[in-house]
Amino acid sequence: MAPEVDSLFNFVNAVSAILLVGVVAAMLWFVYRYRRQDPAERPAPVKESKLLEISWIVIPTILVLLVFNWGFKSFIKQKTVPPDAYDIRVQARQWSWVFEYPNGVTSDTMYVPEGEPVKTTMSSSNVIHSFFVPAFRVKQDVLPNRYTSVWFEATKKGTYDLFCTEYCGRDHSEMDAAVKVVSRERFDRWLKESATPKDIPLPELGEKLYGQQGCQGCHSLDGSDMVGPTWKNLYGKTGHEMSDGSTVTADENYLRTSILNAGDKVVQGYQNVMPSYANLSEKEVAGLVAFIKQQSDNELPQE
Ligand code: HEC
Ligand SMILES: [Cu+2]
Repeated sequence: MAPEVDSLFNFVNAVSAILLVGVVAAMLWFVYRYRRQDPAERPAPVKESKLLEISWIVIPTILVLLVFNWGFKSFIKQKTVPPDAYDIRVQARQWSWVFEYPNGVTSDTMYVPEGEPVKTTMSSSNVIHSFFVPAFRVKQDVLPNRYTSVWFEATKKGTYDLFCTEYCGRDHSEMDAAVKVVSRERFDRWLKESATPKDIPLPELGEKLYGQQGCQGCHSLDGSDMVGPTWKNLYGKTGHEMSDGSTVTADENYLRTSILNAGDKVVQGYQNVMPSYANLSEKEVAGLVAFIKQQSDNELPQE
């Protein structure tokens, strides 16, 4: 994204510079040209100029529309996550970052493979933080009550800065981390070597909780109906009907809310009897979401 963001930024800068020079030069010229020399002299009244008026409406409109069109196209590109993107969970807290990989490894440095799209699924355990990697031109707020994400593709090996860019308390300025872009082989090796026996992949953690937390008693995995709806093909379902008549898309945020605040949205045709699981940790919720995702063949529709 960097070249694209930069070229738009440079374009806006160049246009602004040209306009600034033009306006200031005209102003200075008028000051000189129309200074009053003879106190008795009165300048002739100014007549309207259609050409002038039309041009100062049309030219700026074209410029603004051009910038809008250009910016909107890049924005859409930046918001559309490639379906094969590698998912890294990002947990922000006061005042540090934790990166969680699909095999359960956690790290305070973000390792990413070179030349592959990477998607972050981010949440905060307290206040609002913001994920910012200047070199990749990505920035996204990280919120305590839902998932947000960004994606990027790092094209050059190296170590880059990651900052929190939302003032989040005393040590906000020290809330930084490194992003290490390495080759696929090194990345795989790092991922394998960092795994400790107590790291379990998120979907496996979810599967364990499915039994331990009693979800099993109300939710099936094979499509059969129990006290609650089945988890088979739940993730990615569109037009999913709620008892208040609204419909939702069953994405990660919907699953998260369904687990943490079951009463908020009640599925059409079911009773609001699911107990509250607000005591689960972020990691446990992420595990359950990953496990529910695994039960589905659906792809999330592209927005
Ligand atoms: C006592 C039974 C019961 C238990 C235990 C239970 N649920 Fe539920 N769950 C329900 C019912 C009933 C619904 C549908 C009504 C609603 O949306 O609240 C539901 C809905 C859901 C949904 C939304 C499903 C959909 O089709 O949109 C998710 C996700 C979910 N539960 C996750 C869990 C998880 C995770 C656990 C275990 C940590 C769990 N539930 C434990 C009864 C239960
Ligand atoms: Cu912060």
